[in-house]
Amino acid sequence: MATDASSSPTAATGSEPRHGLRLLILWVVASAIGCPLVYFVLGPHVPPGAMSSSAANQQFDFTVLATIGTPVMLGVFIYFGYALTFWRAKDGDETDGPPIHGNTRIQLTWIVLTSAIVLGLAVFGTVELVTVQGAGAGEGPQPIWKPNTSSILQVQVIAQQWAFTYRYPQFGGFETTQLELPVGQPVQFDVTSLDVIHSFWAYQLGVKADANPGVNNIAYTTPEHTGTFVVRCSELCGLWHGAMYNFGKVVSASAFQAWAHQTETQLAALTATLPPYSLTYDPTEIATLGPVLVKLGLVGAGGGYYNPADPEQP
Ligand SMILES: [Cu+2]
Repeated sequence: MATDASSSPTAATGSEPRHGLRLLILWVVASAIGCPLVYFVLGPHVPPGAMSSSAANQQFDFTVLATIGTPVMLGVFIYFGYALTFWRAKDGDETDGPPIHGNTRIQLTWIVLTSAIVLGLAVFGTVELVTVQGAGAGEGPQPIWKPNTSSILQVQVIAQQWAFTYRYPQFGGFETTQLELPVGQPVQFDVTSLDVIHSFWAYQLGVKADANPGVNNIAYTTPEHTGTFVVRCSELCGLWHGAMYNFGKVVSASAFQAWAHQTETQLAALTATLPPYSLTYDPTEIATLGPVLVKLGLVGAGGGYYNPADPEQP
């Protein structure tokens, strides 16, 4: 004989209120208030924000998950509070409640509901991965999902202990510590490392891709708002891992073109000494760079680095 699971252990008198109905009404009302609040009020503040296509999509996914999770969480807390309030044992009552032997209706509801949620989320998750080109994560050297565009800005991210540098192969392959991107332009990050395993995490862009030596790891995004974003190393990579961060900028298309062409010209002498642009690099070749720099006069006898912005340097 099935017992209503919402009956209290002391519900044998017959004069008990309909706890199940009360709980249901409380839960429906709380969910009807809570879900729109989470989606519309909390949603726009959910990290990582909406600075790029991938960030906006992650924000949407998190918001959807939080909205679906809200009735589940409310159900647990409402039942918990209700039970504490109405089914509390009276002082001095040492007796046990009556045993309960299953409830077909509740068991069926539970199985159907949880199956629907899990299968629905599996479909949702797959669709979201397909539609946003890997959701801002590194997809390895051969991405399955690519942006539907032929005009894509390529930016190579080179990680090493303990700094990121960026090469722009479409602008003569110059290498700089500054990461600038044009707004509204699809970007392809080719992420690699010269030494240990790092991770390129452009937080506000919603991009996080492993930087492995000898490996090209591709991630896509399209910046949608101008502004500054933080780049952090997201993989413990040695003593100064915590200091391995810098800032990137999303600027207007014209400002980007101006910056890229100016930097290309400014760094031309240095670019000539770099290994040719390639998707991965053999770090042992870097050892030959020193003599070249000295020969070209780019490194002084004092060992200082060449800085084109410094008027004191040749
Ligand atoms: Cu690192």
